[in-house]
Amino acid sequence: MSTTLKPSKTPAAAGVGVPTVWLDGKWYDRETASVSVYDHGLLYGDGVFEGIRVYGGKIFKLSEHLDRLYDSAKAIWLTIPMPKDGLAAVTEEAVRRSGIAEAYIRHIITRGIGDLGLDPRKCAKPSIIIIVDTIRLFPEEVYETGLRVVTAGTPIPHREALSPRVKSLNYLAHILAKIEGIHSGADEVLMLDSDGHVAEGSGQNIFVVKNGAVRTPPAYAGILKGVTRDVVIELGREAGYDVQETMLNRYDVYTADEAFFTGTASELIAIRQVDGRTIGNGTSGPVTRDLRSRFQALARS
Ligand code: PXG
Repeated sequence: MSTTLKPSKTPAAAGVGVPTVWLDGKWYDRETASVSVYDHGLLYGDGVFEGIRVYGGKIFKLSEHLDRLYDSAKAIWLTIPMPKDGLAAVTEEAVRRSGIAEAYIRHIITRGIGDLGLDPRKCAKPSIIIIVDTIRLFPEEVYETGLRVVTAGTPIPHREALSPRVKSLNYLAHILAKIEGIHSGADEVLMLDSDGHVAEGSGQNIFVVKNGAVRTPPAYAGILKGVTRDVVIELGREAGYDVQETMLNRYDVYTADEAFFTGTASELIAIRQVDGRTIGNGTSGPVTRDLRSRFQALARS
């Protein structure tokens, strides 16, 4: 995006749009929006977030994402200082103001401005941030060819330490895993839990297809319960696939007929290779293609 962005109060030209930020009741653009260096979200990663897609101007699964945001906040003793329907209304307004039809919304709730010291009682009020911008993780052709994936040595945080169900501002384990993947020349990483079970990607849930069955780890395995994951499970069952939530080992991934990732940012994307093993015939398989087209149809419905 250029640096000559108009203030977000000026509606963007149709089809183009301007990144728009709402921060504790005021509107900003990408250049003017800023937070305090004393914010505990910055100092300690003390907060939660969400990422949501907008397709053709329509917010996809807003209430599911807001439910998860409020649950994440509750799990860390953070009270979002606005009711869910109020936040939904401001979110709709932010998307409208941005004029971006194919947008990505980032909600961030921080513990707020405190002082140097962990004590959250010093933080008078949590901050609410909404960013409306765009996102693209992978080039378009990779959706056809599939991703090359390696297993990261860094496990996801133990579910009884910082639950992966909480979409918190502590993403360091996932970022370290992502860096490992970059150093290996891979497109993405597979993360395991501390027992070695297959968990998820750096920002995606994983599915494998074997002999017609579609399998993905259960939420209790200690993963983020992805909104896209839940949509794909439902779409798969509606389409007549045998969809199972079950623990997976790397063996199950290596020997799968097909594998794919799901996520708000990644959408549904094929995996063609894991740790040097070719998955299926090394390209996006028929079940992956079918589910991807069903997902796209739903997102645009
Ligand atoms: N697992 C993790 C660890 C995630 O962070 C998902 C699964 C998929 O969940 P949804 O609800 O989106 O289907 C996520 C989503 C990125 C990025 O840049 C990733 C996410 C959020 C924002 C950005 O890769 N995470």
